[in-house]
Amino acid sequence: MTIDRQTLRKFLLQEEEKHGLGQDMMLLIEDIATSCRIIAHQIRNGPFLDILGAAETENIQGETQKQLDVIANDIFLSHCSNCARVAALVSEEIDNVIWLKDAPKKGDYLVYFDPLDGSSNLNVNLSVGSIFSVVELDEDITDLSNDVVLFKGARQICAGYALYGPSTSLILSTGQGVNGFTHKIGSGEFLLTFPDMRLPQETSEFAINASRFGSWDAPIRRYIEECIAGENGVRGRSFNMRWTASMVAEVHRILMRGGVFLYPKDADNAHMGGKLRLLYEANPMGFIIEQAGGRASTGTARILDVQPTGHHQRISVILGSKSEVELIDSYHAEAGA
Ligand code: AHM
Ligand code: MG
Repeated sequence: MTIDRQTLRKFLLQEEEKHGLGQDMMLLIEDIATSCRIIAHQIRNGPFLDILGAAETENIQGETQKQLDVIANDIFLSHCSNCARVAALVSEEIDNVIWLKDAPKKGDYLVYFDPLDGSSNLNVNLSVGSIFSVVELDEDITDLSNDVVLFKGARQICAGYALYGPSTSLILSTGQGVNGFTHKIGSGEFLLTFPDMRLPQETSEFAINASRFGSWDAPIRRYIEECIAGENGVRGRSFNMRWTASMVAEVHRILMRGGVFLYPKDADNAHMGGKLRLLYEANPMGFIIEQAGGRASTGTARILDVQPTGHHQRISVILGSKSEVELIDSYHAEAGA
């Protein structure tokens, strides 16, 4: 049986009617969706095209790029440049901000993206994703420096991700909740399959790279130890653990069934500020999680309230079901972290 689903276009037109999304934002979201559809196709054909391996380049973070990191980045760059209101692009894979306009105006967009997140999963055929977000300028810009794009996550007007899993999901928020679309193979369309996604407030599932246990700060260690203690511990119930090493897959699972995701700053990564990037990983995911009724924190502050100091800045990320993130925050407060 086939269920009749709303197309992304129809959904965006309705959002325009209800909330005044704007034509340019609609076009930009459709261009992002197109990018994700093309990237999904490249990933699925990756072994035949021989593009799953390393490229001969490093990105600004000193990480060896996969060929698909570079390909996905090019796809995002070319499609997001279509929209006349996009003034600049900020990518995980590009050192400097790419300015598309000489004199950006109030109302123009800044687009931030991680074109292929979790790319270490590529050659083992596990899920990867793309992450994106949009901020609108509230004044004209005269000085085109990298620092101009350092806006708090609270300024995002649109964010989302695509998950390249068994099917390709596109999860989107324009500040009116979260909606999930699935690419219908053969039709070329994203159809609304998960309307108004809300994540459960309570959970018994956590996701963290446990191999880093020895480097964690005391509040993180306390939280995880209490989860692992199960029924006989202070939590009085059993917890489950998952780690896919792909933040997009992790966040998606949490959106669907609850949970908490942690990639904290620890003794090993503290010199960099953490592992995950604020502008194109933590902020968009924080926005989605909050829009779905969850919470996103560094342990000591709301992620969306952090003032960025660099466009490739890294940060501690703890997000997911509200009550668990609040508990972890309270452990940080108690420890005076
Ligand atoms: P990337 O942007 O270089 O792919 O790194 C981000 C990814 C996240 O998707 C994931 O949560 C994390 O790195 C996995 O890190 P680890 O290899 O320490 O498990
Ligand atoms: Mg990434």
